[in-house]
Amino acid sequence: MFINDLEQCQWIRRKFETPGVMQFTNEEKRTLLARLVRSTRFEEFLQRKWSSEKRFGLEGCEVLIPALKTIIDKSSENGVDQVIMGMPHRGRLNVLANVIRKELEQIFCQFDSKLEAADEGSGDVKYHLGMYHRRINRVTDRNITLSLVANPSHLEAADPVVMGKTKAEQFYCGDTEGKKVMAILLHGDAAFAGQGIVYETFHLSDLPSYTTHGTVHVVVNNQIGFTTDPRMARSSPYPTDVARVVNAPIFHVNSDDPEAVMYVCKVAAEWRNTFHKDVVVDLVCYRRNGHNEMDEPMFTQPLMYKQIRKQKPVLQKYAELLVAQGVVNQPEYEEEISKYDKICEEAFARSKDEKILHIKHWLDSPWPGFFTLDGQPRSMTCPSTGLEEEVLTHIGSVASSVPVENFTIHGGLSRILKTRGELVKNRTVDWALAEYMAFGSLLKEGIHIRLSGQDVERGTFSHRHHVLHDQNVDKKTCIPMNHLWPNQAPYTVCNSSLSEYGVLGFELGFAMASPNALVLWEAQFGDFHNTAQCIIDQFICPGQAKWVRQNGIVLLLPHGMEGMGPEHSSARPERFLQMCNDDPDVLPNLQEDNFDISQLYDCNWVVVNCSTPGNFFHVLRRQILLPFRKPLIVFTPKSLLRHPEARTSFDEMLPGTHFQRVIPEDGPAAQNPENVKRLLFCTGKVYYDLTRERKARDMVEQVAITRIEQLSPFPFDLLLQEVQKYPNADLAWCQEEHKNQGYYDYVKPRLRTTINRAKPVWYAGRDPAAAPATGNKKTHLTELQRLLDTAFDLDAFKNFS
Ligand SMILES: Cc1ncc(C[n+]2csc(CCOP(=O)(O)OP(=O)(O)O)c2C)c(N)n1
Ligand SMILES: [Mg+2]
Repeated sequence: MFINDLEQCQWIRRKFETPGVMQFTNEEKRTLLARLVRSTRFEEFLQRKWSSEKRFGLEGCEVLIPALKTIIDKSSENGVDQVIMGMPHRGRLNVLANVIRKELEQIFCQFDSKLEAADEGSGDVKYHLGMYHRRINRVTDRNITLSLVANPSHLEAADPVVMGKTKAEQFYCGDTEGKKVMAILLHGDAAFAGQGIVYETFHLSDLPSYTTHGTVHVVVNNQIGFTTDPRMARSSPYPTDVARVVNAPIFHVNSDDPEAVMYVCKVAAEWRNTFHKDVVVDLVCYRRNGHNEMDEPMFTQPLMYKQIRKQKPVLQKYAELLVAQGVVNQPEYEEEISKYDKICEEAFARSKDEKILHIKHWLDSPWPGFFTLDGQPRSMTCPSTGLEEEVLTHIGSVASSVPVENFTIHGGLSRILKTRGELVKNRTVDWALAEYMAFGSLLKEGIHIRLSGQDVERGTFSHRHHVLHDQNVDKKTCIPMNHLWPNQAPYTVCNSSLSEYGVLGFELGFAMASPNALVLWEAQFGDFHNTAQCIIDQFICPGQAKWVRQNGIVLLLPHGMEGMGPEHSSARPERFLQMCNDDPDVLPNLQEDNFDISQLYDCNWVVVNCSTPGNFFHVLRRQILLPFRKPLIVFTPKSLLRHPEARTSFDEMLPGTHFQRVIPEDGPAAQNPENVKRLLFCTGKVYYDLTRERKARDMVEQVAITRIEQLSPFPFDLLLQEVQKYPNADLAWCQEEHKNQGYYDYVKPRLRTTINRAKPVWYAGRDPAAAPATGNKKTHLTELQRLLDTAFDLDAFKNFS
C-alpha cells in the first residue's frame, strides 16, 4: 500500500529502522518458548491420537499461537477488554485450545465419532464452530473476553461478520473509538489474495458507520517458503500484490524467527492502538504437511517438499537458541513439554466421560437474559403489535416535520412532509409512514434500530428521507427519528459502500451481538442480494441449525414486475422459498396451541410479501416482540410506495391488532361464498392489478381474492378456512412472476396438502422464462394482460380437468 501520511510513515520507520529495537527480556523469551511448546505439542498430540482425522494443523507456522497471544497481550495492556476473532480452517483447533482457551476435553470429544448429538440442530464440523470465553489475561492481569465467530467453509466469508459483531459490541458499550473492543482476522495467503470479500471488508473500515477502528489481520502465508521453482510458489497472487489494493500497511516477517514475529505483532497492535487503522502481519512460513493431514503434497510439489522435510521445526530451533543463550536449560525445556503433554492426556481421559455432544457449548455470542436458563424462549406467544392512537399521531407528526430550529430543507421535501402530515391527519399511513411508525415505536421501547444499505437514508425510491440535509449549511443534517422520545434508543441509518456481500455480512454480525436490536439490510433492488449469496446460503438460512445462534436480521428486498427490464424486477422469491425448512407434503397439527408462533419457532427463516403498509408495520414490530429471533425476508414494493390504494387506516394499527398472515377476501364475494366460482390466491402487488381487473369485469361476486402475506412458514390453518368457505370455487394461484420463478413451486404443493389434494390448484401467471422479466415495456404489459385474462376466465382450466 502507498501510505501518504508522513506521520504514519515516520512511525513505521522508527519502529523498524531504529537500531536495537528488537530486545526481549529473558522472561519474555521463556513465555514465547512456552507458547511455542503448547502450539507444537497440541498438534503432535492430535496427530498421535487421531492420525487419520483432518485437523488442518499448523505445522510449519506454529508461531501463529505466540503471534496472536502477543497481539492480545499488547492490546489488553492498551485497555482492550474484548477481542472478536475470525479465522479459516488452518490452526483453528490450536487457536481454540491455546488462544481462546476452550476446554481441551470439549475439543477432543469432537473427534469421537460415536458421541450422540444433542437435539440442537444439525451441527457443524469441529473446525467451523465458534466460541466465547471470558478469562483473566495472565500477562496483564486484566479481564478479557475472547470470541471466535463460527464460519462456513467459504474462505473469508466470516470477515465482514466479525467486523459487524465488533461494531455492535463497540456500539453497545459506548466504545466510540474502538479502545475497548477490537477484531483480529486471520487469513490464508491464497484466500486473502483471491477472495473479493477481503477488499469489501477492508474498505468498510473507512466509513464512520462501519469502521471498527482498526483490525489486526494475520496472514498464514505458506505459499512462498522453500520453493525451488518460483512459478510454483505463485500459483496464487502473493499477498504483497494485495497490499497495493488494501488500505493498510503489511508487515512481512519470517515465521522461523519467533522473536521477530513477536516484535512485529507488538508493533501491529501498537499501530492499531495509535492510528486506529487496519494493519496486516504476513507470517511467511511453510506447510509441513499437505493441505490437510490426509493429503500428499509430494504428488504435485516434490522438490519443495523434499526441502521442507529437511527443515528443523521452529520449536526445536528456538529451544536450542535459548539453551545456548542460557535463558533456559535443557531439563527446564523438557519439563515444559511434559507438563503440557500431561495436561493433554488428562483432558483426553476426561473427554471419554462425555456422553453427548452439545453444540451449544460452542456458541460465539451469548444473549444473557433473553432465554430461560435452559435456553428456551420465555413464552410461546406474541403480544399485539398494535399501538395507541397517541403514539401513532406523535410519530406521524415528527415524521412530517423538522424537529429542530433554523433548518432549511429542500422545497420538494417540504411537499413530501406536508403530504405525510395530511395522511396523519386522515389517520392513515403509506409505506414510508408505516415503517416510521414501526421504527419509532420500537425506539420508544428501548430497541436500537440500524438500517443499512445503499442509499437507505433517502431511500432508493426517494420515499424515506430519514436524514434531512440543510440546504444552506454544508453537512448539517437532522435525523428526526432520533427526536421522538426522551430516553429513546438510538436510531442508526447509514448509507453503505457499494458492497452487498460485505455489508450484508457486516449487518448479520451486528445482529448477532444483541437480541434487542432491529437490524435491517436493504438491497438497492432485490436482485442485488445475489452478490451476497454466500451470506444468505451459508449464514442466514442455516445459521441456527449449524451453530445454534439465532439471528433476527431483516432483509428488505425491493421486488415487483414493473416493466423495468430483467434486472431491478425480481428479488428471486423462489430461491428464498426453496430454502425454507417446512415440509410441503405434511399438514402440521393445526390444533396445536399457538400454532402460528410454534411454526415460527420451528422455521429457519420467515418470508413475507406484504400488500399493505399496515401489515409491513406489524411484521416489523412482531420481529422484536416475538420471544425468539428468526431472520426475516421481506419482499418490499416499489410502485406501491405511492399507490393511492396502498394505504392503511390507524384503525388497523391500534392495540389488539396483529400482523395478518393471510388477508382473506372481504368484499361481496365473501358475503355469498357459495356463489363464488373461483378463489384466487396471490401475494404482494399483483393483488392491486387483480382487484382493478375484477372490478372492470364486474366479477366481484364470482371471484374471491385471498392474499398470502406470510409465505413461509406457510399459513396452512388460515388457508384451510378460506378454501372451506368457498365450496363451489375452483382454486388458482396467480402471480406476476414467470412460472419457474416467484412463489408457484412453493405454494402449490402446500395448498394441495392443505386441502388433502381434493382439488387442483391452477396457475395464472407468466410462462416459464430464463430471465426474470422482459426488457420491452409493451411485452411486459401484454404479458400482464394475459395473466389477468387467465385469472378471470372462468373456463380457462376447463380443458385440463
Ligand atoms: C470460497 C472458497 N473457495 C474454495 C475453497 C476450497 N479451499 C479450501 S482451503 C483452500 C486453499 C486455501 O489456501 P490458503 O488460503 O493459502 O490457506 P492454507 O490452506 O494454505 O492455510 C481452498 C481453495 C473454500 N474453502 N472456500
Ligand atoms: Mg496457503
